[in-house]
Amino acid sequence: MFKRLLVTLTACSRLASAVPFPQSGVSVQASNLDACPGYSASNVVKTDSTLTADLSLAGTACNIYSEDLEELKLLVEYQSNERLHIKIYDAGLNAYQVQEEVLPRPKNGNTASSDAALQFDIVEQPFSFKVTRKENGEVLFDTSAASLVFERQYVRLRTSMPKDPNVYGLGEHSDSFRFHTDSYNRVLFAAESPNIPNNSNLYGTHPVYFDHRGDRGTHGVFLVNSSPMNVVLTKTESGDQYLEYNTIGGIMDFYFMAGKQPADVSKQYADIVGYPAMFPYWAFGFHQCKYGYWDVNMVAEVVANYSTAGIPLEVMWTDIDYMNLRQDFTTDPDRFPVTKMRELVSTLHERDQRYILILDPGVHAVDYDTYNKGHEMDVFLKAADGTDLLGVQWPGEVAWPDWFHPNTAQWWTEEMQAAFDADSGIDIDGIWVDMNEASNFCADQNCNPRQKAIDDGIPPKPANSPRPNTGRPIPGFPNSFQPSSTGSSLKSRDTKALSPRQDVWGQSKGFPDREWFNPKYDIKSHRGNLTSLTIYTNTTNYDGTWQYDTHSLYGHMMALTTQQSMVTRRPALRPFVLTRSTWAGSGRKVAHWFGDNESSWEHYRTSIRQMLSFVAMHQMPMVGSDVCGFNGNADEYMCARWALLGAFQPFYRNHAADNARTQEFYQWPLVATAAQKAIATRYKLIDYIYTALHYQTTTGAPMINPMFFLYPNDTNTFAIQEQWFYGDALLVSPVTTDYSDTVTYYLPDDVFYNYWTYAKYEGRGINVTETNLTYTDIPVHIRGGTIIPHRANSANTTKALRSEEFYLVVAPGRDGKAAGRLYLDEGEMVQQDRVSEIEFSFEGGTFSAGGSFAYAGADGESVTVASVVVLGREQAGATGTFDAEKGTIEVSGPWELSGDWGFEI
Ligand code: MIG
Repeated sequence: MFKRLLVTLTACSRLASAVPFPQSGVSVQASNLDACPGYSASNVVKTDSTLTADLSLAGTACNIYSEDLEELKLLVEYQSNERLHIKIYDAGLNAYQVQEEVLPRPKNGNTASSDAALQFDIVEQPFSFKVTRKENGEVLFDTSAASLVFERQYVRLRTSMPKDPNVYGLGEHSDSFRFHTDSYNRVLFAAESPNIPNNSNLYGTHPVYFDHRGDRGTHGVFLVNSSPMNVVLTKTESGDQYLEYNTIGGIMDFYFMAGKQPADVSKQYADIVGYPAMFPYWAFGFHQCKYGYWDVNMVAEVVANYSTAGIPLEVMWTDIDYMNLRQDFTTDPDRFPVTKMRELVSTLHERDQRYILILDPGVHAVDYDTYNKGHEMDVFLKAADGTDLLGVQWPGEVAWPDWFHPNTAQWWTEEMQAAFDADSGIDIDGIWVDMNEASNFCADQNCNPRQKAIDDGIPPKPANSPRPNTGRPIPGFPNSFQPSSTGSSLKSRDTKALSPRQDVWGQSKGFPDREWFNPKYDIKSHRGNLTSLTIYTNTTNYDGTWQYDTHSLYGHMMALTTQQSMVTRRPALRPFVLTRSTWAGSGRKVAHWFGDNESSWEHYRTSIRQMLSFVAMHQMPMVGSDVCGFNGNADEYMCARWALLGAFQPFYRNHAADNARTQEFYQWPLVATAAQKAIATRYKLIDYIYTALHYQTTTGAPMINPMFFLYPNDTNTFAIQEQWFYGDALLVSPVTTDYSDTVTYYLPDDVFYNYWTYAKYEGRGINVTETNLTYTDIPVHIRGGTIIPHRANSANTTKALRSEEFYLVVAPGRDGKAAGRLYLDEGEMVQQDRVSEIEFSFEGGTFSAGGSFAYAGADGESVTVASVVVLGREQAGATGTFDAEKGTIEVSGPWELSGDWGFEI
């Protein structure tokens, strides 16, 4: 190896010194990449379902951003008929490979290549490869346009793309749903992102894209690589288009998903990253939160205000305000005393309402239980000298849990069990994990956390000092609540011996001797360089991997650990965990909200496209934005529209910043009216969307559908990002212009029915304009061909809702047929022994219900259908009540959902 390096150096006169590889003083131009020699393949071995080859650097190393790797390996596996695995990795097994515990790899079914939908072709000199859809010869991926560059701290792989491709995914971002592809960069590097800026890397990273080619099919490409990267979509001067991965670590580990329909790709992606978690029924209720509810009385007051206003509130939340000095697993003894918190929670539970609290990853590094135990159990990330690595979060100086340490889960679970014990602690129903990108108030590795905390007015707590002494300043509070002390009782931290994990070679844990702080290829994170405002990249995890590569997994691992803690705490119940940072596959365990948006019309619109990518492409169905916006002040018109918008998105929570005005739905009469309507509509439809979630968790079919998922051959739908299908039957087309009463939306060439009036509408594949919409209106259409289960009435809580009878809306398609489903279970338990999976169908005037009917209901719950209404009728039938004006026939039951039934109209 050393010898090779010398050869390299002779050839590269730009380089000044030998080992370690020089990292500064070399100016690099991207065009130098043209000089990179690429690789040549040899030892190509094919079996029925695999191909392997050796790849050797095909000429003089270019060493553009670090040193080129001489020997690579190629592994191709036809894993199933629809899934092709292509892996290019270093022969020395030094480059980081994502751990199995982060992403358990899918089972390889060893399909015969002859049966596969996709075909892999290799070009040996210079090495490139191609993936083709066999059925129609469509080339999906072709890397011949540029040589493969594989360096220690830079990997480039380029594929040609069709002209003006339809590409989606690659979250998390706030950009257009379908990407601009002329000159667009998607940076993937988890980052705290106030105001969710455009063209920026946001809180989570999902290195998967969908490429939709209309009737030629849709496919997906998932790159298992968590290292910082920049994915470029560009059109060259000659009009050629390409997509290019530029990553500064890891390997090229691809899964190709054949589709061919868009929803097939979603399913195939779930086969890789896991099917999403089933959430409790109550999670679809309405949630209220705010940063700045300053004491337990105020929290109770908000709950009471909702009742008084007649707006159903299902879940109340409390932000970091509840903590003592912002320390995890504590409560503020003055403002949120445990005894009173317990009263709050038991009152909520008596009212069939729920309660959720927040946790941050940074553990205050002072003499307090949580920190002391964690330190004893060695769970924190270590600085180079073996002491706990410190940063700054809300409490002041904090230590960072190492989610890869084998003790961390136990420690975290024990803390959760104690703090949230049903008999002695706060009996929460869910937990919210924030700041886990991770966000560090320390700007970089030169920061002195102690000084930074003092400068920010968040000094560590003095030893045994009585209150008053607070953490952050609390706006609007008297002086006694403001920070006053500057003392410190920081426990002197004994140094743990450095384990050999800081220097691991040959185990795919990442090269141990890289330039950590300023790698030469700049991915262009909006937070600045890689260590800016986060955990420093030169930190090793317990397993010998490096934060440099695992940075974007920190929140994912925290969320997974927290979810497991919730399971341990209440094994019988489905956990609800909300996380800010996510990675590929987070959806199999947890929910996500889109972070700190603004109270703006722009972010009202942005929430739609973020939802579309997460539900349909990232397999994270339980998502939503802060309704009415987080930063800045909401106004009543925007908030009214947003109350309606949020009701048709999966996770529905009103949340605002501490310095934003209060924006609970009862704050304005107009918003209260809009919210009452929105929540009542949402609640009547909860069983419908719960059913859709259930099927996403079992089949991968998305519970929210982008328009092109249901009309994949209609090119007009490909870029639509302000309409969506809630489930697969309800087309939501909200007003999206600021302060407007008008919306122009697209109706495909199909039959639709106005959800509110049942009026039939023949879509013509053109835009339709609706005017005079009030602030309590939201256009919704039922897609012909569907049957939608509803509850006949809404209720104050989802518990009460379950005693309401059902009614079904039958919306025949142009062929006169309709179908729908209803999944019923108990709603909260992990293990469901009795469930119903009911199929409704309508054809030739005959309605029938069949399937399985094991769920009988409990505690006064209803499993009765009171009536069925069939839309689009021009005349009365043999049975039921004909409404000529609406064009409906309503047939009254009751029918029990305990066995097959049906009727003819
Ligand atoms: O730096 O806990 O995104 O929802 O209210 C702010 C306080 C920290 C950021 C979260 C936001 C939450 C806030 N947190």
